[in-house]
Amino acid sequence: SNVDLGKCFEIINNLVTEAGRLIARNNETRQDFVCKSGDIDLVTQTDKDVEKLLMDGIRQQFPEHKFIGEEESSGDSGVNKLTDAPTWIIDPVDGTMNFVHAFPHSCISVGLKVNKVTEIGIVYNPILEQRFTARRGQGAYYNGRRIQVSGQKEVGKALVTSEFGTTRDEAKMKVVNENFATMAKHVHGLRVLGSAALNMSMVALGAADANYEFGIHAWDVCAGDLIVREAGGVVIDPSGGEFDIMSRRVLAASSPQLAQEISKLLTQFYPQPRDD
Ligand code: LIP
Repeated sequence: SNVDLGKCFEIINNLVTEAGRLIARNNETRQDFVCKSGDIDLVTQTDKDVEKLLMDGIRQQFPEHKFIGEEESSGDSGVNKLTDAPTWIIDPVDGTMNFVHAFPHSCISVGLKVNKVTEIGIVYNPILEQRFTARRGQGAYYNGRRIQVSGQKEVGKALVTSEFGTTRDEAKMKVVNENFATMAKHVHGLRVLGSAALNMSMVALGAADANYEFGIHAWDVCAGDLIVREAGGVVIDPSGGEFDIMSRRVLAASSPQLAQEISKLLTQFYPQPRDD
């Protein structure tokens, strides 16, 4: 294709720096919010402002590019279909619950897909100034420094991240709690950072060894998927099969062995509706 990925990368890095200031500034105080889909799925004015800043900035440079965005998709129209066109998959604030409470683990998560292949991933926590970037085939970076997964293979030595999620649906909560109980028995340690994108970035960094979650959306994991793989890790479906970005299911790990071990331990859940 004739997409200038170098230019895309430069422009999105500058835009997330600018948008990050909105998050960092507003994280100093607790935020007003509305519940998006009932339950505990929250949205703030900053989510909307960050999404607008990013989308306006991208549109200015690349008017023909498409978008799949978290706040964009919360209307009646649902999630935009993924096509072969260059498509920016954006979560303006991943970890909105953290942001509402001024718990400093929120980030902007942006992935760019061309021909349905992820070419660019950025996860940026502007509060702690943690920037994870990746381009396909060019490695993963943390604040400009090349990073690698831990390579851990054993469940018993693995630090694992997951989330309670944004719904209190009974069937979903039952599976979530069951999996936490199983994991607690088998893994070295269990962490809940409050952001799917940051959880995955910690796997890329080698600071955590795996992350799994049922109920995520494409915008929560598009960037994280590339960043983990470019750091030498694996991203699969929690059932052990191939990762499907529209399935709302993810399992990232520092090695194929660890991914398969964790997959076998998990009670499976298939969130509805899918993202496509
Ligand atoms: C969400 C996180 C939550 C996680 C969800 C999603 P949002 O992002 O806050 O912890 O369980 O899968 O990543 O809705 O804040 O962008």
